[in-house]
Amino acid sequence: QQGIEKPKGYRVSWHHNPLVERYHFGQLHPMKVWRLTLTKSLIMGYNMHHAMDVYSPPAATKEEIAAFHKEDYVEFLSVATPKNIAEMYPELAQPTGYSSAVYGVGDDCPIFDGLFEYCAYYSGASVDAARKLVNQQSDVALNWTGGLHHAKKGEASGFCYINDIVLAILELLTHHPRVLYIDIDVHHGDGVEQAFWSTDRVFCVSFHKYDKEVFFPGTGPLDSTGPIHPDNPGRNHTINVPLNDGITDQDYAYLFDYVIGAVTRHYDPTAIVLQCGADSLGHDRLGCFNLNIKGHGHCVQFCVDYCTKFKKPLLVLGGGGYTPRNVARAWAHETSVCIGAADLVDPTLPEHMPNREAFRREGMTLFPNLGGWRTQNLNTKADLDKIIRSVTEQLKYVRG
Ligand code: VJV
Ligand code: CA
Ligand code: ZN
Repeated sequence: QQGIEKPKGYRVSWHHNPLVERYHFGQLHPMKVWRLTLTKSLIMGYNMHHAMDVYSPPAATKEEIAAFHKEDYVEFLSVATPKNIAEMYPELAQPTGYSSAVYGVGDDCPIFDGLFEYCAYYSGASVDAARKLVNQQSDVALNWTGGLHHAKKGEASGFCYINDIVLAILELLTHHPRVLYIDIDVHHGDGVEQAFWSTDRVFCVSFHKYDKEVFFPGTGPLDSTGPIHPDNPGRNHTINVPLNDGITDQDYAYLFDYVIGAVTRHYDPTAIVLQCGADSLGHDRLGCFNLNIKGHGHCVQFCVDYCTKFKKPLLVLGGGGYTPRNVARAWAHETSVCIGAADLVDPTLPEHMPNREAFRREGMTLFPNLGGWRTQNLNTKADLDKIIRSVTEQLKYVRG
C-alpha cells in the first residue's frame, strides 16, 4: 500500500558518501561493505534518486565525533593501523585470541586500513542528515551507511566503532524536545539505549532476538525499561521487545503497530529516528527471524505515515544485514516507501544496472520468499501478549 498521500513540497534526502564503499573488515568477516554498493545500484537502477535530494556529505570531524565519544578513544581510532596496533598493544596479538581489553577491538571490530575514514564517512552522513531535518531542508532523510548502534562512548562493539545514531540524535536534540528512537535490527540497540538511559528527551525502543549469554549482545530483556530510581527522568523511557527465533511478518507487524502506536500516543515525539538493520530478514547469515522484505518495510511505512500525518521529521538509517543482496532489496524497497513510490516499482529488478547478477540466487525479483521456515516461529501467542501487557502497563507512567 502507498500509505498516506505526500503533501506538496514533501522532501526526501539521501545522504551517501561513496567513499565508504572502499573499506574492508576482512575476507571472512560477515560485515560486507559491498552491501552498500548493491543498495546504491538498486536505488539508482530504479531511478529513485531522481525523487530525492542527493547529498555526498563530508566526513565527520574529530570534534563532531567528540560530541559523544571520549577523546582518547577517538584519538586511538584515528591513529591505529593493522601495522602499528601490534606494536602499540602486544597483548592484542596473543595466540589466545584477540582480547577486547583495548577499546573493544578484536575479531568483531578489527583494525583495518582506513578504519577512521570509514567511520568518519558513515557518521558524517548521519550528522548531515540530522542537520537537514533540523533546518527543515528535508522531511525524511536516509543514510543506509549508518545505523551502527553498538558503539559505546569509549569502546567499539559488534562491528560498530562510532555511534552515528547517537551523534545524529544529539543534533536533533538541539531543536527537538523529544526524539523517538526505533531499532528493528535483529540485535539489541544497546549503545543508543545506554547513551540516553537517563534522559526523558529520547525514548528508545528496540525489537530484537533475546537469549541472554547466547545471542549478542545479551542485553534488552522485557523488564529493562530505564533507570529504577524514581527521580531519574529516564525511568520508563526505554522499551525492549525480546523475541525468539523465526518471528513472522504478521507477528512482527502486530507487535510493532501496537508498541509504536502506543508509544507515539503517550510520548508524542517531535522527531523519529528509525534504525533499519536488515539482519532481521529471513535467510540472514547472522539473524534468525523470518521477515520478508515487505514485512520489514512495513515498519518504515508505519513511521513514514505517522511522520507525514503529523509533519514530523524522520531519520532513516541502515544497520546490520549479512546477506548483502537481501539487504539491498530491503533498503531499496524502503527507499521507495519513503518517496511514496512503493506501488510504482516493478518487482522485477531493472534490466540495466550494475551488479544485477548478484541477485540471481533468489530470482530477479525485489520480493523473494525469505520467510520459508528455515527456522520455525518460536514466538507463541502467550509471548506476544506478555509483551503487549508489559508495554501497556509501563506506558501508564509516560506523560499520558
Ligand atoms: O557474538 C559475538 C561475540 C563473540 C566474540 C567474537 N567472536 C568472533 C564471535 C562471538 C561473542 N559477536 C557478534 C556481534 C554481532 C554484531 C552485530 C552488529 C549489528 O548488526 O547489530 C549492527 C551493525 C557476532 N555474531 C557473529 C559474529 N560476531 C562473527 C564475527 C566474525 C566472524 C563470524 C561471526 C568476525 C570475524 C570473522 N568471522 C572472520
Ligand atoms: Ca533491534
Ligand atoms: Zn544486527
